[in-house]
Amino acid sequence: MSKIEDVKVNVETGKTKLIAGVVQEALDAGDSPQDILQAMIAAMGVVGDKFSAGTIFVPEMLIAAKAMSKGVDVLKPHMTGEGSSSLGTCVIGTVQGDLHDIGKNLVGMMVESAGFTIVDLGVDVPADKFINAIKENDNVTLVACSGLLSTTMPALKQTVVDIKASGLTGFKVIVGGAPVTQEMADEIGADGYAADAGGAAIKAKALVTAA
Ligand code: B1M
Repeated sequence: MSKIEDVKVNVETGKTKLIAGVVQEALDAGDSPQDILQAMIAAMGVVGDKFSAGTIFVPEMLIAAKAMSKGVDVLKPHMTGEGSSSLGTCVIGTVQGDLHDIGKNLVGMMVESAGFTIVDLGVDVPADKFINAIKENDNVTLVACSGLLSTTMPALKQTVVDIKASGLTGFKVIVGGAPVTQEMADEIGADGYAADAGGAAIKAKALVTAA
């Protein structure tokens, strides 16, 4: 089995104690951090499919997510740049009612490497917590809202609407997550949308430098 395949299997089967070593072995074998990350994302796709098919349940999803997070921790130093933080502060969180944080964490990691300072509000973040963080932190130039559940899309919309209605200025709002589309982002009044973490970093930089 190739090292990359090994990484995928260890995430899929939630090997939280082994995954860090397996990721390191893949790196040592010359696999790129990007390829290793893609393998882990693909593994989570398989986990989601198994959940949909009813062959695994929430605890298995959770343990796979923990394994992926531990794998990402090993990759992080290999994926982030200098992080000069010259583009201001990005307030990031997963919207209210939603506990999924792996995609949000990847977006935070890539946006940080594009030159932002990250203020991570975590998961299940109500709109007023985003608004307070914009008020309380210096030079907030970007607000990034993640949502993974169809059922939390109304919360995503409300978050963007409330942030825009707060009267606060000087920042752009970017949204994303599996059920989010460009069309939806336009509809709810977000300034930007990205399909993945790499795209979010590019879009974040473009939005803030064009402002
Ligand atoms: Co849940 N879950 N989950 N889950 N979970 C999904 C999302 C699901 C698709 C699984 C399935 O049914 N096939 C499904 C949602 C269906 C839907 O709404 N259409 C689902 C469900 C139903 C649920 C529960 C309701 C299950 C239940 O309790 N019955 C429950 C809800 C809990 C809640 O949030 N209130 C639940 C719970 C959980 C766990 C807690 C067990 C766990 C999350 C743990 C954690 O995050 N720490 C979990 C997991 C692991 C998943 C799957 C398997 C994997 C998610 C993941 O991390 N993917 C997922 C199935 C799947 O994704 N195929 C599933 C990897 C990650 C890198 O991808 O987060 O999509 P993703 O991020 C991507 C892009 O979306 C994008 O960039 C990333 C890639 O670079 N992106 C952004 C994300 N945020 C962005 C923000 C941006 C820009 C891009 O700008 C700001």
